[in-house]
Amino acid sequence: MMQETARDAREPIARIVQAIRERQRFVLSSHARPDGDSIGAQLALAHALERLGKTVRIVNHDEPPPSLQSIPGAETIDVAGAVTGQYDAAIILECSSLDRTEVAGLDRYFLVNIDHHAGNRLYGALNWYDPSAAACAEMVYDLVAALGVPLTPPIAVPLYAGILTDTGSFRHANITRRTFDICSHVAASGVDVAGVAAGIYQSGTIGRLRLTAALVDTMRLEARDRIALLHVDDALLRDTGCPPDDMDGLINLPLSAREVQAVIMIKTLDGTTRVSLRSKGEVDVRSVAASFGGGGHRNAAGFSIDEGPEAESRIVAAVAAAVESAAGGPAAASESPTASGPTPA
Ligand SMILES: [Mn+2]
Repeated sequence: MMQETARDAREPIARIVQAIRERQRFVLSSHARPDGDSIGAQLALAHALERLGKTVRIVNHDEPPPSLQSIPGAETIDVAGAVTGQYDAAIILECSSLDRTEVAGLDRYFLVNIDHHAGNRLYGALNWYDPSAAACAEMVYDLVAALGVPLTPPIAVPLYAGILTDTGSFRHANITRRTFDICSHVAASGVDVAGVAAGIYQSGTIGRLRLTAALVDTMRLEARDRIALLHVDDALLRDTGCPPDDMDGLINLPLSAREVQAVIMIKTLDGTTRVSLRSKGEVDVRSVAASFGGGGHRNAAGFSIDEGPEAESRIVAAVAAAVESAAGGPAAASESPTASGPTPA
């Protein structure tokens, strides 16, 4: 069953299909520190291009994290800081700006930009930007169909991995009917969907499990338990034995508590500090990240800071304001004894 493609997506898809038909050699890239959607979208598109007889390489700045190495084809991804080969086009997936790849040399090629992040800078010769997509993998699904390539398991597995992870295992507000239409087609293609989930969520390291315990143990609660603050640094990773690339998703742990509306994770690793934000429902952490020079989605965003600990109170204050705003402003979030907790997500 073919699912409906958004009307305003037809034109960019048609132009990308034409550009692909006219070219032979492709390099694919995505953002540094790849997640399930970046790996899934790239592998699915790479398989589809190979089905059309094209030559394809995937070049990323970092290796797939341990939890994603079970996705078939993950071992074929090249890890490099620059691209130098002969290619007719570079297809960039899941990147709001080209520098997010942290791979040099991509701007020398005919650039195709396929992304769903708010604030995409439209840096390609061809740009297809759909912030309504729950995952970039949803967009690749439409592109694969438009290319006339059948949804075989080597394409469907990475697409499903991208959707499963970018929706927080079907929990996030970005999910639409289209998401389930695509997953229905994935299931019909013969993919062992439970097996894909087990490969991603039941194959972490023991170090990750130890880090989980440490994070919960040292968690700080702010704004009447509505904000959870987590800290990770080199010493904590060393003590727990968690690889730096096996932390994906741990930031979501505090959201399991009813009171917690937003999470701030401050990671100080190798001398640089990155701040990741997560939230429930209407709490907009993307705008908080934007005010610190970063970006992302309403419920998942991040940024880097140069400052030390003095930035922390400003970050907490900005997230607290976002929580208040989602609750209807300071008045609605009053300290009245009749107020019965957070706005339902
Ligand atoms: Mn994504």
